[in-house]
Amino acid sequence: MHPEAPSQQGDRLTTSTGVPVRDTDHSLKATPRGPTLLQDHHLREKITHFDHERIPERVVHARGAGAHGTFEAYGTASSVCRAAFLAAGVETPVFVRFSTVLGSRGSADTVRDTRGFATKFYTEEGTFDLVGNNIPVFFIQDGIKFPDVIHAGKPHPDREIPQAQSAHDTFWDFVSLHTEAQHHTIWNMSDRGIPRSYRTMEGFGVHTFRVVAEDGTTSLVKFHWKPDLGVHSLTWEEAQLLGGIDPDFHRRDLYDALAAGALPSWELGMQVMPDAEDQLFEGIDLLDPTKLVPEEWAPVQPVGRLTLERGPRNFFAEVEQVAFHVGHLVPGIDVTDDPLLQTRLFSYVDTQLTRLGGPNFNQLPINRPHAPVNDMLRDGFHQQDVHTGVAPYRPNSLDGGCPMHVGADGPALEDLATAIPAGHRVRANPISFEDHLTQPRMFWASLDPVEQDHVVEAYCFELGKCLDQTIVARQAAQLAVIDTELGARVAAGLGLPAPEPTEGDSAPEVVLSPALSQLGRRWPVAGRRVGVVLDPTRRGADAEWDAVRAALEADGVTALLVVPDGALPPQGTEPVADHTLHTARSVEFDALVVADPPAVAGDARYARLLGEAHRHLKALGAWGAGAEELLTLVGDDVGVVTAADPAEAAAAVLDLLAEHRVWARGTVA
Ligand code: HDD
Repeated sequence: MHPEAPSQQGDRLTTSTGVPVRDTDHSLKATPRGPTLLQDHHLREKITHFDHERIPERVVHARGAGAHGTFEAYGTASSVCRAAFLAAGVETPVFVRFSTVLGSRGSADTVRDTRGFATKFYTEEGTFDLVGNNIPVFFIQDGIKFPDVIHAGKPHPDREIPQAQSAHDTFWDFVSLHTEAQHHTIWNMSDRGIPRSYRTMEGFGVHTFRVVAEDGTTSLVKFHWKPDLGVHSLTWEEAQLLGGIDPDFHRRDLYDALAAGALPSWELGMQVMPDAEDQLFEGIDLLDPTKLVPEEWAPVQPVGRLTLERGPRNFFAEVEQVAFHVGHLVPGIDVTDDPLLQTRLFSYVDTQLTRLGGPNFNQLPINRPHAPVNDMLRDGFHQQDVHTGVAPYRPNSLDGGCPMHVGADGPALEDLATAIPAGHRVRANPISFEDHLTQPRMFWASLDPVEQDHVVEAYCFELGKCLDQTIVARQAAQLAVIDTELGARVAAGLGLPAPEPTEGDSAPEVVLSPALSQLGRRWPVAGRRVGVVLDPTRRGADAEWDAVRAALEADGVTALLVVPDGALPPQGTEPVADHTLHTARSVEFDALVVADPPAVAGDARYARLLGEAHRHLKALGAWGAGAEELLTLVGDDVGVVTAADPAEAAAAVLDLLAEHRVWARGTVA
């Protein structure tokens, strides 16, 4: 049983009206072998309720996982933003929901996709929702095209395949016909599309928001979540294998880490830009959600830390019923005229009407503000409140004039008197939205060569799944416009001739943003999983297991005991095996340490365990009898360490794990 989830309370089963039930296992029948009686209210109540247990899944972001936590502000934002929850030392309860975009509620976690990163701050001034993604830009510039891009990404309407995949004709048809979608798509094709964990993802508010300081001055900001564990990804092959071996990999990873006390945390940061009249920053239109502002140009300034502390007690009540909305803003934070954001302001309430069955979804326990609510919204489906008073309108004389407006000086929803540009009513984008290629070019050029290899492989995989070859050729040509080498490499991978260089794009000026690469830094390893292959029945193995486990756990790493066949210790004795070689697969571990090879030399599963981990650039360590076998199986390669004892082997592996993978080993499929 989950430690957070107490068992069902109460000693007697009752109906929904509280009447004790004597027998819930047999329906009421005319005789034991006769027809069931309509009068069996308990039967009908039980079946009817069951028949209606499901609600519509989210139209996008249906698959997800959520957790509760706390946000503590540093106070560093207060010079630009008067929101109370950003003041120094203020602690705010939060609920975060991570998600994939395209798949259905039961789809696999590790698919290649954008991840949602939605945070509900229950602040004392009302609820603030930061509804972001793990990618800082979006596919489209105007929300009117959201149904189009989602229709293209979702399964084909005739056969409803593929599930949770962008690797199909309609998605690439859309992308290849929309240069504005190329930037978000190249992020998806990079390692960002297959995170190692929700705990190792960045989050981005994407849009530019307008914040207001105490003195009324305004700034334009972009919100960032920076994971304390660093930004890490799976390899594509790991992601594919996990889709079958553990489709709940990310959900399990989050809840296992919380249960183990490895509490995931992120720093909230803000890029602060002047609220200039043209809303441009260094030539970048801040209203264009397909553009990011390089961190080198506007540093991400830390303003607080989010720590997740516990999973949901009830998944449906909390994770499924949580309702986010970009319009849930607090005093000090306002929207901008970004046309994607403007459309979102409509969509998020609207969708809950269907999904949660009416307009009172903010009364559900997970959505209830922690600030006092005194609205004049009344009645409607599933109304939970028993409102008092007779005059839910303003002004009134019958309820003493209540509720009052907040005075001019009090904190309130921002209605900033921002300037509206002069001009005519049009269906059009500004000219400053027209450059779609500088930033995908910057992204590609800023990646490490290993990361570039992954991008090429991802495009080849995805386009290789397309049936319509005109779509494939069109997208390859688009890639060549982004970068000639990228286009040529993808075309070669697909067996196509290199696309002809496009006039005017042959020597584009490339801006670099080193912050876009995930490589080149060292990170804490807390919450990672290291498999230890050890025969606990061998003499002296107990002490070795204790030593290796202690060394791993000292850094917050979970040690998992993998026992060779026939070495399963008797039940009830220590150590308890987590896996046998039958049940262990390399993708469930971040690194491996081996002490004892299997009794049968050349055991194929053992060779696969180590060979796969080696191919996925994982750190491999060994001591004792394991050392020779390891070197035989994978060779004396970089990131393969043999040590004198368990503690030394563990230390060497942890050192390598701090860089996530042994990148020097080469590329990986
Ligand atoms: Fe959205 C859900 C993030 C554009 C319409 N969106 C949803 C969720 C996330 C995002 C994380 C899941 C929330 C949860 O966990 O419950 N969406 C984004 C980002 C966008 C974006 C970062 C662009 C920067 N979305 C976007 C547009 C529209 C929508 C342009 C419509 C015009 N999004 C929705 C929605 C969803 C949603 C239909 C589905 C379920 C829900 O809202 O509650 O309203």
